Amino acid sequence: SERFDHKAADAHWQARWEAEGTFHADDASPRPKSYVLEMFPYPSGRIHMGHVRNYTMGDVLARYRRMKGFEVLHPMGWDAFGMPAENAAMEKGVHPGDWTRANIAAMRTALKKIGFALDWSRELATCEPDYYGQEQALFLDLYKAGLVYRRESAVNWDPVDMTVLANEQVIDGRGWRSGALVEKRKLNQWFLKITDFADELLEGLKSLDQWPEKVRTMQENWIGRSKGLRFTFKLAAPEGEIDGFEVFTTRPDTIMGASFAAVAAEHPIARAVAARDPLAAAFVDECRHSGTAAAEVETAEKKGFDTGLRVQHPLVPDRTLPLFIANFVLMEYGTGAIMAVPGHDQRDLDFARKYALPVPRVVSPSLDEANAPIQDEAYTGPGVIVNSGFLDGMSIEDAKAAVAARADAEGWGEGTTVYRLRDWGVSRQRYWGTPIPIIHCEACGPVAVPQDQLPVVLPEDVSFDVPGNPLDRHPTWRHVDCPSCGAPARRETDTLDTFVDSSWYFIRFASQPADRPFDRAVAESWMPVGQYIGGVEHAILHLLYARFWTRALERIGKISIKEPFTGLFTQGMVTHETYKDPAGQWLAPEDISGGRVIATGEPVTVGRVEKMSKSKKNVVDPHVILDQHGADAVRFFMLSDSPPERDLPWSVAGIEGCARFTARVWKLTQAPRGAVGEDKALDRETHRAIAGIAADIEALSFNKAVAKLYGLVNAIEKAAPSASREAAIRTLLLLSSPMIPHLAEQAWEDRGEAGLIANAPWPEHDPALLVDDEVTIAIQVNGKLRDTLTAPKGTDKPTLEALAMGSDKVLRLLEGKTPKKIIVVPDRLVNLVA
Ligand code: ANZ
Ligand code: ZN
Repeated sequence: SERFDHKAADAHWQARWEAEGTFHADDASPRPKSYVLEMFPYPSGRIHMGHVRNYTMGDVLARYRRMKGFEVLHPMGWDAFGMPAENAAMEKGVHPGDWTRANIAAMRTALKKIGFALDWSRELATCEPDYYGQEQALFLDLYKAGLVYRRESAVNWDPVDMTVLANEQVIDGRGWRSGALVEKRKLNQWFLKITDFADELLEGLKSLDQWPEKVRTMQENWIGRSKGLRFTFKLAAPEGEIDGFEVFTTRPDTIMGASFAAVAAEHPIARAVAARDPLAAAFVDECRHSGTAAAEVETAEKKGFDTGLRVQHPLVPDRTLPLFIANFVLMEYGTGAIMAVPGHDQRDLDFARKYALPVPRVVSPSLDEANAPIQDEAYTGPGVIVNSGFLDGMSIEDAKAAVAARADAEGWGEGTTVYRLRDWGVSRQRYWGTPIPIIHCEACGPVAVPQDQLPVVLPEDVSFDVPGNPLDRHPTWRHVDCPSCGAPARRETDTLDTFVDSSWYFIRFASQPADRPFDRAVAESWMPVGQYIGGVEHAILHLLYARFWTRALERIGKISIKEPFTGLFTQGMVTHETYKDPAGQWLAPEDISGGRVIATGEPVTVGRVEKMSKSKKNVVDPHVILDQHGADAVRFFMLSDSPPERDLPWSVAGIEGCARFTARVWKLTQAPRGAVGEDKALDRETHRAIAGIAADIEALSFNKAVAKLYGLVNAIEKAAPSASREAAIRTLLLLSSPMIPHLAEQAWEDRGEAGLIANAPWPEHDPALLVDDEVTIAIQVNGKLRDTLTAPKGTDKPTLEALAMGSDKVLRLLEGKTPKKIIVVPDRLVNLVA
């Protein structure tokens, strides 16, 4: 037909793929396997453009790999636990399960309308017992292997609502509903020993050469391995029982520049001082109320409290330094105490200036500047040690070694490595999560729920009318008998951090037996994920936790894979202009026409191009666009124009351009056939496109592949009818089918091709056609250009000589004489020296 009917074709082919199980991944396939995965969505209710872009990229790769002969696993599921479902329950009175499952149903339908090549038979939702029950089994495996433990740790406590708040429920330090100032409270919580894997996780990054450099760097910094010296400061006079404390430094070379010592507010010494000094107690309390996140500490104003205590310098026994309690020292890092060297550490310098402490220089770029005073900036550059007695003149590295050796010999310190990475606190005092499968017994302590009592299923009959965790209030759920001694006991009511759910879903996609988390052999046949695609916002936590969980399973002998994702790609966002009315209110694109507000006729101010977000109303609903233009045009837009790692600005002109392009492809495929004859130039174009687009898709350079498709379409449109042209159109369909699969299927069928184009192999290119086979060769006489000739590339020297001697112009210039010498540069020139 004249026009491509996207409504009919989209539905028809989607139904056909589903009925035929086209994208079903066969565990038993003899083909080589390829696992393509996009980060699974949170079922918020609607598909947004970010999803469409993410899943289209993975889809093109998955379809391409199938055409290249791989058995492809390309699954989809739902990261279905989490806070928004509980918030909906509190705000709208719906059950989190009902809310979540309805959202999943809506989003599944929407995804299906985009025609993704997904194996829906493997769909999973983390909120269902058949998933989280297997997660509980894995959690207990880790528990039994000693990789899970319980200890006191701080939570956000809302003193008005009397409840623990999730981090996202704390807004500017206040409870999101009560508005009360949040306090830190200590609770017993569950931790996973990710710090046991700190070195492995760091070393493993080196093997991930198909990950973006920036993501590897972010992980490296998060793990934050520092080598340094741990040493003891003796107190000049003991504080009660305490006569000294340890500090950690990465710069022992600067030890002679230490002008004070400092401890964290939670440090035992701070507590001891606070116990007897109300001013100290007030300061400690103030620190407790300000944020403890490392990022906040970095930016907060430096504040301290002089304890009046003094410490002895380990290398100069008669020198003592004042001891402060300081807000910039973190209890959770190193030893929670430091030697402060203001000349060479900016935080220490800011602090020293504020409290008028000495700022000696002990590192200098050169010996001439040994006594140059430190100004506003601490000197952290290279140089030699100065003003430091026996260390003077040494390099930084030598001085580090010298101080460490001395500490070791004299017994006051030793070399050590510390990490920024903390153990992973997985306890959440929330309902909508995986119940932690532990039972607390007075007599036996924490007891693992026996395997045959798994899954520990969330009770459905819960209420959200009061704040707090409904599991704590449930009348019966928590009361159970101790599996070990039979006495009355109580269930753990904490649930697992949802990052646990997303730490192994990719294994469960690969293999999901009913009675175990996964079948090892089957999982290993698919794993690791060859290409993982998702947002850069997951560059640290999700990816680190998934890497850890995989390594933990490997360590306890459940799987022999260490790194879950061989290739990682982080795509850019979909952006859009923002709009405001004269009153400064955000406007949605559909509220505007011709630069005016449709409803009022007022002029519109166009703001910056930003990530699509509900708060700025600059969202374009994929459902509307799909309806208007069909799945293929939308998919094509997602791949066009911007490199996939960059932001993609949405534009009406852009999507309309894509719709026009698909119409052009459609028109070509509908042309009458039966032409004969060869068109060498077009053949070359076609084969270059085959090779080029394959390479681009493999490199995930989708925008380049799109550009090459445009090039091929242009060439075909210009070419006269020929057999070559018909072959080119057939090839065009195959090459574009991963991107515009519905149109490709329809045209494929209309043209009488057998089977689905989704099952057709990727065309082979003829390498001979990739080279330009004719070259232009310069003919010179005595070094001057006199003529040119064209010859097949690679023509040998004698032939080129003969061809040059056949030139009329040359013959005239030579006037019948034979040249003295002939110089031939193959494919380039022939120079005749007369
Ligand atoms: C003296 C010194 C001199 C330091 C100098 C740095 C520069 P990274 O590299 O991030 O590991 N430090 C140690 N424990 C701390 C804590 N709990 N809270 C805040 N700061 C702490 O940082 C290690 C350095 O951070 C350590 O080395 C220590 O300051 C400080 F020119 O010791 B340094
Ligand atoms: Zn017991």
